[in-house]
Amino acid sequence: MFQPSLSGVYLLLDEQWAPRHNLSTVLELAAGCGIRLFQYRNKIGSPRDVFAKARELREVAARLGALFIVNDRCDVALAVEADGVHLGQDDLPLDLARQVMGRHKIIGISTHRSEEVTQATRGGANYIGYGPLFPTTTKEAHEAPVGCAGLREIRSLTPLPVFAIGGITVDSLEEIVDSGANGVAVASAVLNASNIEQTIRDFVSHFPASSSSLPE
Ligand code: TZP
Ligand code: MG
Repeated sequence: MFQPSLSGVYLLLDEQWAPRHNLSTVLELAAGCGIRLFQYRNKIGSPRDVFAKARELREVAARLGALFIVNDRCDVALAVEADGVHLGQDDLPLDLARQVMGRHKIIGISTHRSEEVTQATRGGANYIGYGPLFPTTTKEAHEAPVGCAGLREIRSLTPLPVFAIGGITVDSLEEIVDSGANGVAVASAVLNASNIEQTIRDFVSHFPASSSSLPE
């Protein structure tokens, strides 16, 4: 199966920040600083609205040679010709999502516990999101934070790239990487930052060789 190299900083472009930031501009800035992996997350729009916004971001990402993943919705991901989809435990089951998306698209799965990590691995996911690592306000009603101890526990359960997610800041990166994460998925630390560009550069500098790598 197609398995691109997935690591480094994974920037979540969440629609809840759209009133404050033009997400296309943030994507462009972040790509210029070395981020190669983006997800569009929209929990509030109608399907048509999500599609229109995803298509715009998709075009920017494609122009800049970055990977672009759509949260939640296989239909939107296919409609905008995204590189893949990111699914939670309440979204389409992985086997059905694979049928819908085809062999060559990236499917990422959010996990919180060991069994979910094992299931996603056996089911043919391309990467895993694991968390929330720390408390976060970005995701409503999230489960209890798992911390770096949780990350160390699940690391041995999967050969897949693992992105730690939830409440991640630059200060926590060293421990997260030492605990086995291949990358970090981040929203608020970047989108709430007073200096977005500097914050992105600080994140990227922790993942020197790859930043977020593209397939060869
Ligand atoms: N799942 C857990 S946290 C999160 C998701 C989708 C969003 C990102 O969190 P943060 O804390 O804004 O980086
Ligand atoms: Mg979801």
